[in-house]
Amino acid sequence: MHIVKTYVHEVSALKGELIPIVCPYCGVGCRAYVKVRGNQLNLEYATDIENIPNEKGKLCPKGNTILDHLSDPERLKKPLKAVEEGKFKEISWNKAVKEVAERLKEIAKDDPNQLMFLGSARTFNEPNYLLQKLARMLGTNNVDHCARLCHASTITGLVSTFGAGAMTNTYKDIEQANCIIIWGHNYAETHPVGFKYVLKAKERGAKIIVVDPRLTRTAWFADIHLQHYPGTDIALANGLMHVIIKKGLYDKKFVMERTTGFNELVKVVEKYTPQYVEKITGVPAMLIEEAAITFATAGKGVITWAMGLTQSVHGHDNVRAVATLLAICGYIGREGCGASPMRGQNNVQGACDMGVLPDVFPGYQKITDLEKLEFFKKFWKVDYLSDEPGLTVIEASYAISKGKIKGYYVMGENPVISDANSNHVIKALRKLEFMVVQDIFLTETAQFADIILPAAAMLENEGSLTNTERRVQWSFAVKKPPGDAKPDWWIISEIGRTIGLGSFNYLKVEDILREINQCTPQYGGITPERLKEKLAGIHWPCPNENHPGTKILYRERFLTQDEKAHLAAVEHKPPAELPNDEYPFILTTHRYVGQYHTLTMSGKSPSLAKRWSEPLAEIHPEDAAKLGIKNKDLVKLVTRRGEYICKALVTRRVKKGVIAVPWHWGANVLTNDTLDPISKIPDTKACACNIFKIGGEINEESTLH
Ligand SMILES: Nc1nc2c(c(=O)[nH]1)N[C@H]1C(S)=C(S)[C@@H](COP(=O)(O)OP(=O)(O)OC[C@H]3O[C@@H](n4cnc5c(=O)[nH]c(N)nc54)[C@H](O)[C@@H]3O)O[C@H]1N2
Ligand SMILES: Nc1nc2c(c(=O)[nH]1)N[C@H]1C(S)=C(S)[C@@H](COP(=O)(O)OP(=O)(O)OC[C@H]3O[C@@H](n4cnc5c(=O)[nH]c(N)nc54)[C@H](O)[C@@H]3O)O[C@H]1N2
Ligand code: SF4
Ligand SMILES: [Mo]
Repeated sequence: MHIVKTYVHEVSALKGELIPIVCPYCGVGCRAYVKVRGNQLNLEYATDIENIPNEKGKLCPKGNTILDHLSDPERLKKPLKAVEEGKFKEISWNKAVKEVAERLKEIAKDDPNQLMFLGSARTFNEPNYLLQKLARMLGTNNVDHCARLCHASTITGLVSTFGAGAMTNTYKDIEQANCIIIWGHNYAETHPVGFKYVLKAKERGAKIIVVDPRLTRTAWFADIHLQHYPGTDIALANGLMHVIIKKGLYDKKFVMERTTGFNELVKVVEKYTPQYVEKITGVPAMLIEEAAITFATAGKGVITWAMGLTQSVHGHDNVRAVATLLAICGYIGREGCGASPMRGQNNVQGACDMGVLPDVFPGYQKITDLEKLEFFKKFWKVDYLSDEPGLTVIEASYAISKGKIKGYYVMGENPVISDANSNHVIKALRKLEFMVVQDIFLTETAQFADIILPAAAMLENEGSLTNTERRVQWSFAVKKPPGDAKPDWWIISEIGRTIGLGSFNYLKVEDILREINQCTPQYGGITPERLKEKLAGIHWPCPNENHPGTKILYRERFLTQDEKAHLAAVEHKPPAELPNDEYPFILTTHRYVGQYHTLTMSGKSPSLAKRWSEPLAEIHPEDAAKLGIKNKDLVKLVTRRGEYICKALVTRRVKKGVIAVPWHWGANVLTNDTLDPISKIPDTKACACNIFKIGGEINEESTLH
């Protein structure tokens, strides 16, 4: 087999010029420049590009360190083959590609559903498109990615209420709102540059309501902080709607003309009086009433949300409840209004748009829709495509345990650290017959791989990415990848081509986007040429002439069949695990502003490591006193699934009975992988736990409740 050298790096031509890039961390999608001076790369602010997400080119603490990981000595530089678990030898690309192609083909021949593929929200649209194409052409829809652990419930919840799963507005609307509810979202720390739109609104006099069990940095800016118990979001949303409906503060015209299900909603929220809701959530009834009136009378309202709302065994219903709250106030499709689920990863919106999901082709076209299936068969020139929905991330590890999945292809994800109940994930990975990891570092997950494929980092590559506002931007390459590392798209094309799948003959990354233009209606007009010229990017939907535009989305219609919003009447249900004598606390997990996920990149930055160096388990002073725990004491957290040792932070940031720990350093040994039945998102925000001071006596009477 011969690999064609399709990858031409043009960095030398760009020496001395400002190379426009997109930040490789979060979904805000900030722009910056890199200037190449000799062998040195300099990060410069993109102060001169108008209308970018980060006005004046400002970046957050992580954004300022995006060059740090590129030259780290631990970067993967050669394809590796395991000689035993965790021990590898270098092999050539020819051998690596050949082995991967043969093994995938072999397993697929037996039964394609024995294969599972994970795409990556950390890399471009083009390789993600190719990964799902590879999986589907091999005959399986077992393809998913971290959106499952993130906004899966936003997608299912919003599809069921509004007919489409994305943010309904842009950042501008946040700036223009009169009231912003920030729900389960530590906006100031997890989308720091985007948070300036909230601050601008606040400067104009907008009211800020924060719904979070912790007193976060975001909550410092709140006019009203609803500090509820983890996992009680539906009760709170119902309480707010109860007050709004009782006081006649909802938008009657909007409800009548644009929604269905209002009568049912009235019936269900009837019993959620502020007093009843106080009992469930721990939020004072008066505050619930004040928040409801403030929001409904603001005239222009936005709700932003993130993991506090979505990562729940009731995530789908949580999202429906919050979307319904927004809809009864008529805050959709108008300036200064909207539903703003803040996407997490730099390209999680794009990976979803590209169909890296087990039930849809690119552009959310259902695999069960015969017409779409026929279209893709012709388009990809293949005889068979499966119409059977595939497995999701967590389901896949259970299928591996049962021996149903034999081959696993992981591109740019680190499930050993990021999946809930990670001890189970490790057990499962050991059962695989064949595992491929395509990453820029030898991650905890890669330790279990048979073949490791070294990828070029995002900044050593070019392609398109889609941020949280559905803004598609082109990012250029700033340097050559180290050693033999290759762009993700190149690796997948080589594998596809070597398997013998005819339509994997791409010479340039642009060719892949042109193919995407032809099969993804929302991206019809988003061509490489236009993206390279328009550095501020293009928002989808941007149809081309083959996919004509429709009535203005949200302003005139929803994407549901009857074009109306379907209000959801949902009852409060407790989290999957409630505290008991053995596990008397509720454990929740969160992020630090200066660290990112499984630390593969941010952990390599000396400046970030200095300030955000370790996990601290937050515990309320009264709970700590009962257990004899002092600040910085070593503590052991214990749940039904595992144990985790870190230092304690005694703080009033958390309510009594709640423990909060960042998950970057491996706290997923503790979390619960019970799934929301609709969205299949695991409950990483609320489980029962206990905490012990290490070295101290365990006093039985010191347990709470
Ligand atoms: N610095 C940094 N920024 C990031 C990331 C990162 O790792 N580091 N990751 C990116 C990604 S992929 C994502 S998805 C976003 C996530 O962004 P966020 O969702 O803002 O991040 P988290 O800190 O996980 O959770 C948000 C808040 O939910 C609260 N919470 C916990 N339990 C509950 C609950 O039951 N109900 C409610 N309402 N709130 C609860 C937590 O206290 C926390 O403050 O951040 C993105 N940005
Ligand atoms: N307890 C708990 N668990 C959580 C969460 C939580 O709030 N609490 N949040 C969940 C959420 S919202 C998310 S999004 C997930 C994130 O879960 P993951 O996506 O698994 O986490 P990352 O660390 O972002 O992993 C990305 C991997 O891609 C690699 N990578 C980076 N750039 C490239 C590239 O260009 N090409 C390739 N091939 N690889 C690359 C990185 O080295 C890293 O190994 O975690 C989830 N897990
Ligand atoms: S806010 Fe997000 S996209 Fe912007 S610099 Fe920070 S991490 Fe990067
Ligand atoms: Mo995420």
